[in-house]
This record gives sequence, C-alpha cells and structure tokens, in this order.
Amino acid sequence: MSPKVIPIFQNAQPAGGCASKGSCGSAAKPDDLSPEVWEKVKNHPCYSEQAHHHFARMHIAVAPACNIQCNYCNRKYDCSNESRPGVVSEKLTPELAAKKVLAVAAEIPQLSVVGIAGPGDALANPAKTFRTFGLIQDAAPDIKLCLSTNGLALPDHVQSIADFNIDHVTITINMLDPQIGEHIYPWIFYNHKRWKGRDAAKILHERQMEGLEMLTAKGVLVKVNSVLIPGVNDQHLVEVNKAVKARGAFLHNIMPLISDPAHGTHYGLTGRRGPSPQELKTVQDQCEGGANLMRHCRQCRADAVGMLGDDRGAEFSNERIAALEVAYDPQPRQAYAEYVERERRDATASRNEELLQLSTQHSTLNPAVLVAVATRGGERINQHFGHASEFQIYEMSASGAKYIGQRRVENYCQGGFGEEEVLDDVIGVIRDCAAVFVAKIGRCPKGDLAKAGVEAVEAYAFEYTEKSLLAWFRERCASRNGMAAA
Ligand code: CLF
Ligand code: SF4
Repeated sequence: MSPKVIPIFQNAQPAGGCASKGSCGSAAKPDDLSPEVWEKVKNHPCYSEQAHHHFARMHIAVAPACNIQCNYCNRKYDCSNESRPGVVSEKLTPELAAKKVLAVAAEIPQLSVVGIAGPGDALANPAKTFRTFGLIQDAAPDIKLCLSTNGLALPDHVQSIADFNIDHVTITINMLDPQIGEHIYPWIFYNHKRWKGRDAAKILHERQMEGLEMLTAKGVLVKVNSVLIPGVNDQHLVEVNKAVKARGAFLHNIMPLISDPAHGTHYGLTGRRGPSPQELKTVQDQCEGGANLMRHCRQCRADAVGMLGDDRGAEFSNERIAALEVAYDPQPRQAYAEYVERERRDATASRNEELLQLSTQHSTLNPAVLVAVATRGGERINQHFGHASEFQIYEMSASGAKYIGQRRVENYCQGGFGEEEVLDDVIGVIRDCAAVFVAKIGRCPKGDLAKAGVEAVEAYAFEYTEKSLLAWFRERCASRNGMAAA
C-alpha cells in the first residue's frame, strides 16, 4: 500500500529566480510552502535555512539510555569544545531541564525551539522525555518542541507525539537495506530481546519506515538525518532520499561521519574515515530533485544551547540553573520575533530587486562561482575576517545565491594579533571561493587572499547578505561581459 502523504509544498515544481532554492527545502520561503507549514517552520533554525540566521535552539539532555548501538557512537566521550551528537557534559532531570529552558529563554531572546536529542535516544526514555515536554508546555507554551530518534520505538509513541503538539521530529535513517545496515548497527534491543546483524537492521528499517509514515499521516514535519559513511552507505543514500520523500519527509539532512580514534567509537577505532567536504557535496548534489536537503546542520551536542554554530551551553551549568530564581516572560522573545519579521521583509525585498536586475543581464554566460561570508547572523555581513570561526558558503549563478553550507576555521585574529599559520589554514579552507565578504579585514590578510585568488570584499559591511552577494555578482558579470564584448 502506498503511504498516505499530507502535501507540504504548495508548488511541486520550484519556482524561478531565487526560488530555484526551492530545490533545497530548508531554504524554502513563504511562497514555496502552505501557510500552515510556513508558520511551523519559519522560526525553526533547523527546518528553515533562513531561520537559522535569526533563531536559536537548545537541547536538554534528559534521555541517557539507548535501545540500539551505532558504530559511530560512544556516549561516554565528552569534550566541551566538540559539536557532535551524543556528546553531553551533564545530564538533567525533567524538572531541572524545564527550569533550564526558562533560564535560557530569559537570557537568549532568539530561543524558539527546545529539542530532546539524547545523549541516548529520546524515545528509549519515553517517561522522562514526555514528562519534560509536559513541564515545558505548561510553563512556556510558545516554545516549539522537537525531538530526535533512531526510530526503533517510534511507532509506539506517535500518538503521544501528536498529543504533546510536537510538530518536528527527526529520524536518523542510514539505510533501507539490512545488508548495509548490519555494517552500521551491531545490535538493537527490541521486544525484550537483543537482535544482531541483518535481523537487527531489518527490524530497525521496518520500524523507521512505519514511524515515518505514521507521523507524516498526522501532519508532523519529519526531518530525516543520514550519516554519510564512506564505503558503507555512500552509494545508497540517494535511494534513502527517494524512499523518505515518497513517505512524506519534509527534509533530508545528510551529515558527514565524524570519526576519530580518540572518541572510542567502533568506526574511529577501526579506521573508518569520514567523507571529505567534496564527497559530502557530491552525494547531496546526487540527491537534488528528491527530498529537500538541509545543508546548514552543525551536528550539535545533545546539550547545545544557542544559535547553530555558536554553542553557549557552558553558560548554563546544572549548578547555576539549580541556584537561579527564574520567572518566565515571553515578551522580549515576542518583540525579537517581530523585529525578525521586519528584517526578513526588508532583506527579501532588497534581494528580489537585485535578482530582477541580474535577470536583465546575460549572466547565464557567466559560470557559477562560490563565495564565502563572515557573519554573526541576522542575514547580514557583520563579522570581521579575523573573528570568523566559520564561513557561510554560497554558490552564485544566474539563478541567484544558493546557500550550500558552512566551513569551520580557527579564528585568525587572536588577542588582537593575526597568526600567520592560522591564516594559511583559513585561506586553504576558502581557496575555491572567488570572494570572501567581511565587515572588515586587515591589509596583510587581504593581500594574502588576493595572492590566492580570493577577493576580500568590505564594500557591503553590515548590509543584507543575499542582496550584497547578488549586487557583487551582477557587477562581476557586467564587467566580464564588457570585457568579452570589447
Ligand atoms: Fe535539535 Fe535536531 Fe530539533 Fe534541531 S538540532 S532536535 S532538529 S532542534 Fe539541527 Fe543540530 Fe543539525 Fe540536529 S543543527 S544536529 S539538525
Ligand atoms: Fe548513539 Fe543515537 Fe545511535 Fe543510540 S541511536 S547509539 S545514542 S547515535
């Protein structure tokens, strides 16, 4: 029987211009989505690429146990600087978790979503997970709830998920084929029994598909995470993408395997490597046209707090939260959300104006180029080159500016001084970009970037990102077309 799917996108085909971004669902704008769905995703930093420039999420680590073993996971390892799923510094009781949510909401007006994403599996700990969600819903009903699961227990909890108005669920699906799955999952625990090998993978696969179909039939927005494991499922994820799209998944997030012997995972200890950024992009590109892709994931810790890519979890230790008196006031967050609405309107209008002008030039003759942006968020170019710990990467073409991901770097400017060695590494990371857009940059790094063929652009400091990139690209096309005509 074919699964019942509730329509999410208004237009099956991506619209033209910047709406070619419709091929990347996480980049969807109001025109691409039904009003109900846009309302659900517009402030969710993971479900909307645009929202991640403005809104923050937090994870509460109330779910320590897991019902399966993945070869890329070891929950005993913790490094406070590391962004990696399953990693957590402190576990929480439901009561302390709910108090932490209120404390974070009071200090971070960007907070819009609370998720339970481990350190084990949210649904292998259903009592703690749903008690925590209930407490949060009572205390702060305007905060969106989100959960992440491996899917094994999912079919048993779909009704509770709907009852708690949890609109966003992530299922990690790494395979459809148990012959591949047996190389990812050494065991699962199901129906009071431990299953191994192909049998384990088959049960997990069937439960994941059943849970996905049940959720989408209820109108819950499901994101599927897949870990790209070279040599195991890299040739298989296109099929996964098609299968989850057929069952109504809203987004597909293909994440690179993180593998290091120091983490003590099976893959780390047996030398299974993670994919290169190019390998990741190749698989993502092969999936274009299927389920919409998320490309802005930061592979968060299970206790992450703040904007994606800027973890403030260390500021909210259990000890500090326990000692705090917190009173909930939604007003500052509401005021912030209204401010973002205005900013979005202005940013969109300025982008559309630039797109219109671009469409009048024969820029299809100009090849697509990558550019890097230093930003602290807000859809603006507002960071000093030396302060950037990541660059956002866009692909510029006649269709517009397409967000394709982020690349992490070490801060070049430390304690007011630039580190030459770090600069070489930073340039290496963005060497394939035609330009890097910054709020400010020193003369030396600007010169070194130029020698590497990367133009440092300060002319659009503090302006809206997409509009600025388009204006720059349009000028570049015009000057190239002028040179060609001369
Ligand atoms: Fe957390 Fe996940 Fe909800 Fe987001 S994270 S439970 S959907 S609120 Fe987001 Fe982090 Fe990537 Fe997850 S960036 S790892 S996709
Ligand atoms: Fe680890 Fe999550 Fe896999 Fe459980 S489902 S073993 S917590 S990665």
